[in-house]
Amino acid sequence: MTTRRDFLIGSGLTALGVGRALGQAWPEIDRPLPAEIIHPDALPERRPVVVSTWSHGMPANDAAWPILTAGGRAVDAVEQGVRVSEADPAVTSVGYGGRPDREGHVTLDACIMDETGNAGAVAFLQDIMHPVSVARQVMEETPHVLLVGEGARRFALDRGAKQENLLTENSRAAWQEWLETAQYDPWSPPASPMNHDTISMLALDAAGNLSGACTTSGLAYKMHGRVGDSPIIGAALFVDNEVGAACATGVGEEVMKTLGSFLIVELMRQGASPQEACQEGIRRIVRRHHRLDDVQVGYLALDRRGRVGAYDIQPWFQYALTDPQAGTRLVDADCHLGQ
Ligand code: SD4
Repeated sequence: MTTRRDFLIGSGLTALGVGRALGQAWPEIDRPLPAEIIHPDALPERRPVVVSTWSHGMPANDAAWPILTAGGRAVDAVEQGVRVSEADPAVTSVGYGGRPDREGHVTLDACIMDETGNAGAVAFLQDIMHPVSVARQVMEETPHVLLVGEGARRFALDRGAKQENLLTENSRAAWQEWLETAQYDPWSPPASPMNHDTISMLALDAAGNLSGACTTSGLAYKMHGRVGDSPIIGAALFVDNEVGAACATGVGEEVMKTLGSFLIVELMRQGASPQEACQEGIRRIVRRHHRLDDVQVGYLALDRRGRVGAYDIQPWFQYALTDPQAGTRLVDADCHLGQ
């Protein structure tokens, strides 16, 4: 019989303790989870826990936390959490006040996934303040996963959302200044705060269930009609309640081409820690690039034991972490270019 150890030998991922050699038969399609993931003594390490990307994750976590400490569902916590960033005009990469596309339109992408593996998303949505809540309605009230553009907008309005102008004076002025050069430069260092900071959030609730959400106005001055990774289940977000959850921020095209969040969760299923899995997710991107100057992706992962991992390419990714031991704090992630 092939043991787990046997089939790891020869794999490029043996350093992580995961994977298998190419060409080797998969021994058991439905094999059990690694003992360290399911052993009851290992559960829980800590819960509830909530993590989210960037410094504006701090107030978002603070909105999610009371739901978690009151015994509420992780899916409610992540929805309420990221709504804080969506409504904040000072956060110029999410929702209201988000930077527009190159034609001056604010177009929003969002998704949500719950502990049952249900998912909902909206893309290229305009005029609606809270795309994450529309994504949740898609998840719970339709047979679909993703609604886009005018269909998503009509769906939101039909369910009582208000039509609002999301382009603030600040964002309009920045766009008009950008038009003078019209140079699309999504992520050149030093990173412009106008260009990034999607919020992605993961939560583990007191009952041990995981959920996640992601919401963004996308990369500033993108082409009209461009959709990034943020509404794509498996790219910017994936939740597998047996194992863990992962989410992304950064240049969405890179995340989509590697289906990063799904990859990270699958690596955790094979036994990688959240940190190891995030690092491998970044390695898959880094390997494809000769120059990394203008490539940035950051991943966050949370497993069902409450262990957190985070890794990115450039040296400036931070995430907000809230747990019962230490409350909310901002943590600097390890990064590929910092080594
Ligand atoms: C996008 N991933 O639209 C988003 C942008 C982002 O932090 O994450 N910024 O590609």
